[in-house]
Amino acid sequence: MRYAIVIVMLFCAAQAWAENVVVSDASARHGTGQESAAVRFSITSKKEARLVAIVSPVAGAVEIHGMTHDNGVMKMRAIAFLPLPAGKMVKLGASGNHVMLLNLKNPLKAGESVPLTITVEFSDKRKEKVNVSAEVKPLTASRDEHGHHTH
Ligand SMILES: [Cu+2]
Repeated sequence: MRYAIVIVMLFCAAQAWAENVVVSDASARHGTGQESAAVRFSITSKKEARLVAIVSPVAGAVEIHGMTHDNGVMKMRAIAFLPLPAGKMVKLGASGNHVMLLNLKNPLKAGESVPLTITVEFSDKRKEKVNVSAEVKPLTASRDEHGHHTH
């Protein structure tokens, strides 16, 4: 029994990690459309890698978005992967790169948590998956959204 309790406590921690990858501070909030939501989290890989895929059972599709300059205008577009330099924390959602949940099956409710499976690929093509749950934040706390989530 004692072992079972220890394991439960580990999984309740705010961080989720696999062998080489740590994900922390995952949260989600609705964009201007009811069928999409923005996800933010911090991810650190011990080895050089790239973030290649994210899936969630609550969304029909999950996209990684990057910001690009187009004639002086910042635009966002879906990117195939996001580079993760070795040992460097990459923050998604604070500015620039972010993750979008699209085609939500149901509107997200504040306080719920959204399960995400994040796939990272290392330079030797080996892959590692990290399961995290993103806490859904209320819309009123989205002061820093910049209103660029009008898809
Ligand atoms: Cu976006």
